[in-house]
Amino acid sequence: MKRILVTGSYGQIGTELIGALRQKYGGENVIATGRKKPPAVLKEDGPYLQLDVMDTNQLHAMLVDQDIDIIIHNASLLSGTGEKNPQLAFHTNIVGAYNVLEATRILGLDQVMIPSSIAAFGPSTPKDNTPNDVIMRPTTAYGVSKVFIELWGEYYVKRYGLDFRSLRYPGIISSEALPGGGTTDYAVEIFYEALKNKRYTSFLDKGTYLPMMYMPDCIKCTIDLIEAPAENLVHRSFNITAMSFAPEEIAAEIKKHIPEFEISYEPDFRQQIAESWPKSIDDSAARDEWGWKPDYDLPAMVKDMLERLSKKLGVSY
Ligand code: AKB
Repeated sequence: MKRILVTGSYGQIGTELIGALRQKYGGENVIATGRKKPPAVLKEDGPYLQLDVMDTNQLHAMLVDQDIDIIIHNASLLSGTGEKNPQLAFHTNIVGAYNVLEATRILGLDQVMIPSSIAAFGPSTPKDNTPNDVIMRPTTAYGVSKVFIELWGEYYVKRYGLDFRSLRYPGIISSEALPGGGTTDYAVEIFYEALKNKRYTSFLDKGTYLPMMYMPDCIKCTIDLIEAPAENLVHRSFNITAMSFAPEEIAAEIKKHIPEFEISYEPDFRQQIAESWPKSIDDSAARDEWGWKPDYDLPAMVKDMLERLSKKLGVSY
């Protein structure tokens, strides 16, 4: 059984990925790590260790001591937070990823997975059905860091034969942990506000289309890519999507379940970030090379989110 170490374990994706990996690979074989003290829930089904990837001695020692085969490096600042503090984004996202890639190379780990994002694209990228291989000139600190990760990772594949893999995640919608500091966060916040207050003020404007995905599909594509046979992979960084919608469309879908729900719009600095990203992306490379296919579209995701979140918050609708 492979032993997997995950960074950023109590972030939005990590929180649910850890559980799914532990079910598949066994609790003891999945080492959840984070820079801060974890929520108690992470400790229940397997080991949690405190790790700061900026400390390369600690990183290397832990990978050796825990006999790790695969590292999934999820720790990252998101787009909004990155714009507030670009220097911190450089350290956390670029130096952090470099340390992880170097550790993988030096210690000869089997595989490294580091997420990319739709933020790796920029204003000069075609916006509709954006191809996998296309011009990428992002205009955010977060986007620049993701391009670095993809290119440095792919360089290590060619130069050192490293097994680097990456997914360009769209906005991820989930009911467990909240996302923190992203441009697509509105698509999660809207559910909390719809259930609690029956109204939501969106920080993205009407008509702002972005690629999105529900968490069960995010977990599925992450594990599917880890397990894909290396010989099938032509690419190493993949577009990945499940749906694409604008704020008024998710609001209309929520209204089908909560008729009193109302949305209003007060775009902030994240509007400009959203406008620099694709509206929809073409994930045919992922479909062709490792059989990607999402399970949730907008209506299915909204129905499931409302059911889960209403239980969690203890509110009916
Ligand atoms: C963000 O909005 O910053 C992230 C992303 C699309 O990578 N959710």
